[in-house]
Amino acid sequence: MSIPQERKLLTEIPGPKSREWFARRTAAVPVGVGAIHPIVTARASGSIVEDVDGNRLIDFATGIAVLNVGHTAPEVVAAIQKQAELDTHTCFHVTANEPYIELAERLNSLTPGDHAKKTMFANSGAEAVENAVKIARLATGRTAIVAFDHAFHGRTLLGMTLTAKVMPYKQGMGPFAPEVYRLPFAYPYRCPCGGDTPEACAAACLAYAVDEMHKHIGEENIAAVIMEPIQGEGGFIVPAPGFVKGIADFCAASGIVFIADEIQTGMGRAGRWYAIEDEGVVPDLVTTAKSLGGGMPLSAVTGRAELMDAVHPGGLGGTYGGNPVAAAAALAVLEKIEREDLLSSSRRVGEAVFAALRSLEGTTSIVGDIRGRGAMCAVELVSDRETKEPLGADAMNAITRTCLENGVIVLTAGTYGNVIRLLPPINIDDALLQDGLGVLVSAITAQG
Ligand code: PLZ
Repeated sequence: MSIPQERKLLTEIPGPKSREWFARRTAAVPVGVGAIHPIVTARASGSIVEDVDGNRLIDFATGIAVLNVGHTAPEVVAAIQKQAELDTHTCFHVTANEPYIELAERLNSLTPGDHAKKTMFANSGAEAVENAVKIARLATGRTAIVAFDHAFHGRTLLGMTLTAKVMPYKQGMGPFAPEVYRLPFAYPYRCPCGGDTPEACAAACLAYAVDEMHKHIGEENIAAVIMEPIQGEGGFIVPAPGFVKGIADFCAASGIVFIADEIQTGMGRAGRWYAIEDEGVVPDLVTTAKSLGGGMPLSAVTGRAELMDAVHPGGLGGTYGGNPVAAAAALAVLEKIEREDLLSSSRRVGEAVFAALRSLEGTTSIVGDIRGRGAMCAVELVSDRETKEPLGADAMNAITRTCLENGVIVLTAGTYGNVIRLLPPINIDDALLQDGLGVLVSAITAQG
């Protein structure tokens, strides 16, 4: 069912029905299940979320990067309906299904590199990450895994161990999985190794990382390095140019599996199918999830056939992995991105977002850094441009709250919580995008 693509406020936000539902949520659901915005969805289509009070909000969050092709895209809904009538589940281990196999073939050809590849499916991003690590360990016979500062890889035991930020993801939930090592990430705006230009940042962080892997972990012990080509939850950090390639080259020379975690960056978000394509790197394994399933829970590990086949029969899988309804939805998502050239659209959306964010530079004093690629753009806000002191939680909350009250859903990100990240559908209509950006720009301007 399509909803007019316009922002429309009927009540204050949250409205009375959302407030009523939230009282029930609070009574029925534990506080640990975080609540970012106090509204309850009734339906959603394209770039609009309609709440239970009938308010229509522009969605710059898309369920945390899940609806790149927009909410309830008709082709995706039709594919789900069709498959739901044919077969919802037999478990792929018991009897196989066509959508799983076809989708594996599609991802094998879409992912970077023309070597032989294979794909397995799971249900969530964290599970894809877990499986990629299992595969890398079996393929190499090694145990150590290297991840980076500001990384996010999930909330399971291994996922949260790989994730960098302690609060809220890890606090009090240890002991963590063993054999996980963390290295600095080449974050040009806040270079951890003292580089004062992007080039110097890449060189310094790379030298440090390589030395650390060689001297303190030992490359012969490292099964895999896992990296987000652009860090998502960590603050949309675009690594300094050359850093990713340098790490990948070191991995290739040392028999280490390089895993690109494309769960947030993939499916056109950063202007290409996979963000790693812009780094000139062919990863050994790629994890995807989120926008792959277009709203259905689905994740994948795609990689070199010889690595994927290193695991013995029965060593990979799960009851629901590659559920036929989710796989059919994914096939429709991929087809839509291709048919409508949504990769170009993603880059156009990004340009419009960049222009709006740049307009803030002259009018406010809190813009620290504007960054991103394709439609994966963000602004890092600071209370002092000289010291780069992150903008405080009260001001950040005021920005997201003002946006929401004016009918725009935005998300923050970043280790210091001071990044506004934008995740609109990559096919959002330009007028709607401009309308939403206008709201965001005034909300930020009001803070300084
Ligand atoms: N890898 C790069 O971005 C999920 C997390 C939201 P799951 N990011 C959103 C939250 O607060 O839990 C993510 C990611 C990257 C892995 C994951 C994990 O994906 O599907 O949430 O398990």
